[in-house]
Amino acid sequence: MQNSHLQEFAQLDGVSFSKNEHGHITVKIENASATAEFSIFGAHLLSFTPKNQEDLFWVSKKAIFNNTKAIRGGMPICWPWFNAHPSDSTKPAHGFARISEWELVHITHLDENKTEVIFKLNDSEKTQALWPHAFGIQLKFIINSKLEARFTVTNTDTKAFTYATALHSYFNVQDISKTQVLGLDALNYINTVGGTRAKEVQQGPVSISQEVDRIYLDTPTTLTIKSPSRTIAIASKNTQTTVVWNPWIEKAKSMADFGDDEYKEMICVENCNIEHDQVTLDTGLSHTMIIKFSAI
Ligand code: TA6
Repeated sequence: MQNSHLQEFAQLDGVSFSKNEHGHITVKIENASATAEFSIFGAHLLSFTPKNQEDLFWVSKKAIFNNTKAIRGGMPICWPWFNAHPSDSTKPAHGFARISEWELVHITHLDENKTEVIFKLNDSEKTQALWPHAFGIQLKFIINSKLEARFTVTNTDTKAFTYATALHSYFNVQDISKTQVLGLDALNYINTVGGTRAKEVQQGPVSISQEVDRIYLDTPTTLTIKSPSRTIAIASKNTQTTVVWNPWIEKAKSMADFGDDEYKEMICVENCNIEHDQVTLDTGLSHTMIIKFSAI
């Protein structure tokens, strides 16, 4: 039975659950180094706040928590495709992982400063109808003064499969007009604003003064988001594509679960395996993307 042992986890120090009127369950986990909060729906990280610091992640004040709609903010898991389905527009954008009921299978305090959390999702009739493959996916978080996310995909099918994925992180910035993304200088990117796919080259740091929706190719293992009051560091492994997105004014207004002025306080920097960096897994094999987030 899904999530039958939440009561057991609720006995742990620093672990508390809450459920809203839609039956949407969130879990808050606190240790001596940080506090993190997750929705079980989508295995969705909502916040990560190191002690004496601001939350690194951003969630819209208009986000919907109804176990149906993808949550606007935090770190949605886009899998097994990115953006619209390549051939069937009736299938959910960004795949089904972020709109599935995962199982919270493990919470352990490794010590007073470090807590391990694991969510799992296996294929089902529902997922097979959307994507005809047998799989097991696992999302492990290690909550410390930094946050580590390990996303593992295992092919439990009898044939190879190929997938795209993105840890679609929404970061909390005080003022987008004074924020830059460093580490992408001189890289090729695909500009997807307005549905185009113009190939361009990044000149210097990425700054935001219009709608930005870019797929950077062959990206480095460390990126930083620099804003006046702090810098967020993103260290990654087994991912070579990065999406930078800010909807800016008009697109922000077009989204019901996004406040009209909220584009000023967020930026998405998404660690991906998309485009030529998609993953082909042979039967029985696994692939793990590892991302470490910290405020410096
Ligand atoms: O962040 C890249 C992107 O694909 C944007 O084009 C925008 O659509 C965003 O994801 C949010 O997608 P969503 O389906 O969550 O509204």
